Amino acid sequence: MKLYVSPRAPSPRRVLMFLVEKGITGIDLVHIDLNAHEHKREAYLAKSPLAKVPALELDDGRVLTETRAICTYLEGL
Ligand SMILES: N[C@@H](CCC(=O)N[C@@H](CS)C(=O)NCC(=O)O)C(=O)O
Repeated sequence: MKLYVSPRAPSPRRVLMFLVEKGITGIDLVHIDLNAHEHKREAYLAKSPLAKVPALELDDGRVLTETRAICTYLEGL
């Protein structure tokens, strides 16, 4: 799984804190530079059409794009 984050933004930070609290490891972090508008580039929009971080890309290619949905999914695993 890949987690797209911008560490200084609050929503991705919530997920990063959740990972630490739960002791979850093994997720690749991909840093998206909001200042460089990386989240508005075609490659990222293909994963997250609303151009927001965080996004969790599952191994089968599906992508979760809401903080609470990501945390709930990880909790379920
Ligand atoms: N409803 C989304 C909101 C995510 C969100 O607003 N992310 C902000 C960073 S905290 C973002 O990507 N902002 C970039 C933009 O709006 O251009 C969630 O809870 O995950």
